Amino acid sequence: KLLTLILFIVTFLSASAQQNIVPDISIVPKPQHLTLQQGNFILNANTRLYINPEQQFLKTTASQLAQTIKTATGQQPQIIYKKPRKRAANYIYLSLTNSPDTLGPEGYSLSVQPTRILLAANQPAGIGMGIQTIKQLLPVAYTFAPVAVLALEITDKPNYSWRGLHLDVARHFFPVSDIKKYIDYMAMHKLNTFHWHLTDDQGWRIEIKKYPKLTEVGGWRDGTIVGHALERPQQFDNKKYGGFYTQDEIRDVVQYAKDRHITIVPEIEMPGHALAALAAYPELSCTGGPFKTEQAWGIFEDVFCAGNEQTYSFLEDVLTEVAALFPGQVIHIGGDEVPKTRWKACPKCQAKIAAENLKNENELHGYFIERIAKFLKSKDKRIIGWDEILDGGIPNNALVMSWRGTAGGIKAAEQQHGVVMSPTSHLYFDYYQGDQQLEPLAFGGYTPLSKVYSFNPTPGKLTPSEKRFIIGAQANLWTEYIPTFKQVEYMLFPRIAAASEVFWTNPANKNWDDFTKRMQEQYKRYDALGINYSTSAYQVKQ
Ligand code: TNX
Repeated sequence: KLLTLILFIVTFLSASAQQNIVPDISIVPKPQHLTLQQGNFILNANTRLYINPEQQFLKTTASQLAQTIKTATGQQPQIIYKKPRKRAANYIYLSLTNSPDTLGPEGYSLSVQPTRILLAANQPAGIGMGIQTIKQLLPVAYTFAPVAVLALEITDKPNYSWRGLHLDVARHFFPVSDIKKYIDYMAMHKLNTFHWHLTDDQGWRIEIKKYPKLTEVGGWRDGTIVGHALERPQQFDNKKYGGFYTQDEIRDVVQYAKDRHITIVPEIEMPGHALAALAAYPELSCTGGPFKTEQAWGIFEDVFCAGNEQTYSFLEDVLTEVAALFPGQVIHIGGDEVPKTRWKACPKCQAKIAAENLKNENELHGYFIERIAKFLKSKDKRIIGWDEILDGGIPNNALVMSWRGTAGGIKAAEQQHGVVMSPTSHLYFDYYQGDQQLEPLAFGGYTPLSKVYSFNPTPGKLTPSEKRFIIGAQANLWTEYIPTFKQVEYMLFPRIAAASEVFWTNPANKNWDDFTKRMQEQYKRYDALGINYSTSAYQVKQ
């Protein structure tokens, strides 16, 4: 009993004597409007979390906030499904309002007052975004004392609706537990679109019930190239490598992302980057094979045969299963880097060119993409493809992902196609972020933190009406030289933070010096989460 009493006194004294104030507001991405107010809200073991009783669907999002509060105060608040009473104090209230429509689907308003914290949004996603902001107002770890949150008013909403991050799981495979972490990292940075690159020459990573060999054969390769792919002679480690996601795992990840207000855009590469599929079903090629799941990196001449009707029925079956697994509206069909060598020499392809009144293999590529797009439209889906798809003509509602610079995106916007800017020059995170001599082996290129930060997704040369077709931007992480998740983190952090501000914050509110200052707090958060971030941006030049 005495011990309990002493404990009680000690807790009481330390609680009243000491409060943890997060000294500076250092939110990333920077909110659009923030004003500091007088005083603090004291978050402690008695703070309650209320949800509007008519909005119990906010429960999952609210429980994420409850978890965060536990990290900061040691006490997880109970969620109460009530409107707080007029005279109540020491609470956080989450509610949907349809009044400030200017907030859009992902905006929120956050009011931290001495007696309460109010978070309001039009949609659950806005509450989710607001919770990410609240997290950054709290200490990174439990500090054995109540927390004083600076009083402030924020109204915030994203500049772009597609705030994407891509991960290539074909060149190297990452299990579901890593994918969930990746999704957490996206949520932290208010990103909302996960582009999951599921198939390529070196691996087919999604279970397709109708074609089991895709994963049985295409999910595995005999070895992996050692060193840079351009080095000669090429060497391989001869270690069987691979893996894939079952459909149950995919559904689990889709739900996990949805709970964090993230949509997944799956990518099934076609007609190129298809060797893993051709290793399993060589009859879908122009030559008949045989093929092996590729071990080296690069661009390969054997692609899906566009003259073969079987190719289309196979892809339609595959896409039918994919469409059923992913509730999002958009499916990425690749379309990049397609050598036309095999189609040129293939009688069936030449016959198709003649029968469809096409001029050449480029137009055959256009025919291929258009046919797949039409099929997906019948499933209520919309395609996005790499900017090469513009070369052959594309359907009206197709979206274009501009990776070979921004020119493809500009052309697509001029043609009134929705555009996601993802140029190698600024948003390729497989490129070096520091002095090549000091960095682990990477693909090539040079995309330091400051370069990422400087990107503007909307080119000035577009007219105002064309600018509206730039729906957003995306950073890509190709994993040829990224064999482990620790290395994924290294290439991603802190560039993900710079990208998040490019995607979320109005260019007028961006400022490099201010960003690097705010990043000092973010590094503490990354440390607390055990994230293997890079400090290459702070390398001292010799
Ligand atoms: C080009 S980006 C590719 C990928 C590579 C990447 C490496 C794109 C559409 N195709 O197959 O992994 O470069 O940076």
